[in-house]
Amino acid sequence: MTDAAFTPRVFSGIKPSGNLTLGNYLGAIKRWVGMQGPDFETIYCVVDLHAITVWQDPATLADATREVAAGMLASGIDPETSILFNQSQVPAHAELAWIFNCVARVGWMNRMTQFKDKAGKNTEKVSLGLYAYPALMAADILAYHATHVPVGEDQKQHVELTRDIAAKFNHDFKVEFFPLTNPVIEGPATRVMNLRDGTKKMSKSGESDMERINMTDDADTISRKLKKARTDPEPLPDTLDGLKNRPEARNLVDIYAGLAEVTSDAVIAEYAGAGWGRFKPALADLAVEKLGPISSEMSRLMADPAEIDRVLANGADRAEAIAQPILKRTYDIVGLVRSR
Ligand code: AQP
Repeated sequence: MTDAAFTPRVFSGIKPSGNLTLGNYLGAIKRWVGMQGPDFETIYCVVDLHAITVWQDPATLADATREVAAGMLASGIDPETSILFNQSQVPAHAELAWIFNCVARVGWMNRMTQFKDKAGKNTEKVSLGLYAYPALMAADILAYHATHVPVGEDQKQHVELTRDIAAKFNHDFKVEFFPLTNPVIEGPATRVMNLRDGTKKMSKSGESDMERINMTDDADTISRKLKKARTDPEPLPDTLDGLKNRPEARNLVDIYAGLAEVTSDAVIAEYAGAGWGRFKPALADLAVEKLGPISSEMSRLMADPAEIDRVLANGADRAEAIAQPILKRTYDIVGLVRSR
């Protein structure tokens, strides 16, 4: 491998820490599907080692891992075109993460807003893994020399940290070995918000099920949640600027745009002056139309867990074939003796 010769390669992942949400779909999976093709090698991962940074019941974790894989397959990730696997089956992630723990600075980690959000006032009691999470994420990406990482807005800071780690490694060891990876944050729904509070992001692990749409929700549940979503009394304005201090209204417009694959401006142009009595049912119908087939396909796939495991095993073999030489070269650069 020649240093500094980087194949255009996409890496991204999802934690199996609960049900997949509409946020995961619009902010990540849907865009991953669109990146498959001749421009990139695409590698998609169920990041189970990230999930255990907070407590996971073992049986639930195994089910959630297969469910996330099923969600990706049902949405259009093609396991022939893309490499699809779960992180713990490729030990290079954890091994490279240790090297990066020794490259990243404590001060950098202290600035990570996701850690602050997740730890809250409890920083003494959370796991060391939650704190070190961004170094593992850097390893996930750089074990493949990935050049592009499509993520939601919430992960931007972690991809920037990945660039800092790559740059410091290259600088410290006087190599141009790791690429400076680009975050790809595009589209109208890169930050899907909670349906009950438009200032918080929609999360798998949020307290109430009513605040999120799960990719496994049936048509009635999707409709009910969207019709009950918090809004304000005003009708939709005729420009996006008119939604400036209306986070819940803006969120529903962005969700509509993401599902319809149009811009938020186009949604406003179509619904200017509409009240919620018209907009919410239209949004609910659209969401059911787009998510219904995915949810049915997920159920079909989940009925055959052995087949999902076969896909993950095959993906892990292919992932390992890329990551192992990169890990070995990293060890050589660092000066770790490999005598077998
Ligand atoms: N609300 C969201 N809007 C847009 N994108 C989102 N993503 C997650 N939530 C939203 C994107 O989905 C990918 C996988 O994220 P993840 O599940 O690995 O981690 P997360 O961002 O911490 O997701 P959650 O749902 O908030 O998980 P919990 O509650 O378990 O911590 C990423 O690309 C992310 O940007």
